[in-house]
Amino acid sequence: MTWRARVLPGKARRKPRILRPLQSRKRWQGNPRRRPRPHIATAGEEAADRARREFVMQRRTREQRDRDHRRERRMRAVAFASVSVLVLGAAGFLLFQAFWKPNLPRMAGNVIDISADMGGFTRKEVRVKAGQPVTVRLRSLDNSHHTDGGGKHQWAVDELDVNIIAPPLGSSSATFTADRPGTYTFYCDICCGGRANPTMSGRLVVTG
Ligand SMILES: [Cu+2]
Repeated sequence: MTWRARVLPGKARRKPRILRPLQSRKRWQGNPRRRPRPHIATAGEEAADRARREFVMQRRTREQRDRDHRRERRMRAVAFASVSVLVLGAAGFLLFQAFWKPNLPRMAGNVIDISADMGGFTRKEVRVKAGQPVTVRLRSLDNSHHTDGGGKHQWAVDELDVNIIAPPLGSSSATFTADRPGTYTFYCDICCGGRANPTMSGRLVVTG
């Protein structure tokens, strides 16, 4: 196909106008007879142009949509992953806090360790010898978020004037000597119903 054929209107099989390269003005300079006449597109060419433009637009739209979908999926995956990491990390931290109890340092003397939480004391009965000093160390396994008592627990024996209050997740101790043999009641009056709660009390047996 020659250059001249391209500018002639109405030729069959001509490519749509938008595909034709820019016409060079040099070809007809100095020769007015060869000056190209403006091209009038035929109805078929117009339709082909429109169809092609539409096709390109549709393809672009489709590609854009696919790109958007891919990006959205990627962002959703990233968001899900980060939320998962956060939740798992928080859960792990809470579990670690809940189950990891460091051992208390050793104490000199006759020491009895008792732990307490909302479920009660770890020991329901404590036996001591009369006339011998004994140290009771009470440990609270509850944290300060407990609305009932704020995580504090108590180990008190009224007859012996012993009153130990352990702070949340902490410990406190007292040393006393029981002179008279007998069975006494120790209790916590801070949490969940106090003395009336049977799980928050126990027996201190003083043997002769
Ligand atoms: Cu208690």
